Amino acid sequence: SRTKMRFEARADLAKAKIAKDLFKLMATKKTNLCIAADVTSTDEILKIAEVCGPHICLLKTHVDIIENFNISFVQALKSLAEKHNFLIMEDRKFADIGNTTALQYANGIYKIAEWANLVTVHSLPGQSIIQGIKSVAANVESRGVFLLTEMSSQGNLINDKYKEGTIKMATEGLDTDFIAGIVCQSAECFAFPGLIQLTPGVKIDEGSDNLGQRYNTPEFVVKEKGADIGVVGRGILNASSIEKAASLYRDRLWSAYCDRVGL
Ligand code: 6AU
Repeated sequence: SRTKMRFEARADLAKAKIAKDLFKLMATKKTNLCIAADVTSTDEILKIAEVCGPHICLLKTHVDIIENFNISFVQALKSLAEKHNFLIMEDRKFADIGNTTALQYANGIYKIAEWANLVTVHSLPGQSIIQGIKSVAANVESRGVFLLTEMSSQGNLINDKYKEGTIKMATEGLDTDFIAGIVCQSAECFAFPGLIQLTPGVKIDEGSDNLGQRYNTPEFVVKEKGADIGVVGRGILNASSIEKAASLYRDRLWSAYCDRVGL
């Protein structure tokens, strides 16, 4: 099964160039940690990127929570991504028709298309949402999407039929060369080894928050739930030292991966 395969071998099977790049980055840098930089000022995000950059493969933003967004912030974030060798994902969770999504991706204040290597997308509107994003991606090779097939939140409305349809879109659709991976909660979600499984809801102290988020340990998400990349937000952001916490989460997620594939 895909969960027993090494990232290097899976890079060869990936259809999206960006998925190949990310698999290789993880293997070389030896990290499968994505930090969710869910803070509201550009300074805080840049500090997270500088301090945690050496430990992560991916930095995930919610750009619409930033109070003082400006274009020089984007330049600074991009240079830190180059300096520390990580990719940037904007967790926009697009969910509209192709044309509107294309406008939201390329325009407005944030111009996400210009700086985010990856974006998250709901499959709800169907295939056209991928076509919309792809149509305005300047360089398709350096861009891609993660499709959500499951959510970590309590009581979410996603059912098996929706999941199956989403996986079909990711593996048999028109734009498989633009789909880097799947955001989900279980290894059973998909079988194709060329897609990357990104799993949020990771915390060393399991449990939940008071708004429906549910957490599992790094070991559990990688070994039992098939996560290739673990997303950690508050588990790191609320620690007294974010640098030490990022390093600890990196170590635990990476050893779990090594155990899983027999490294
Ligand atoms: O570790 P946390 O709970 O502080 O942060 C989790 C991060 C947040 C969520 O927007 C995101 O992961 N997320 C997603 C993603 C990545 O798309 C999907 C999901 O089902 N649950 C979830 O928490 O930035």
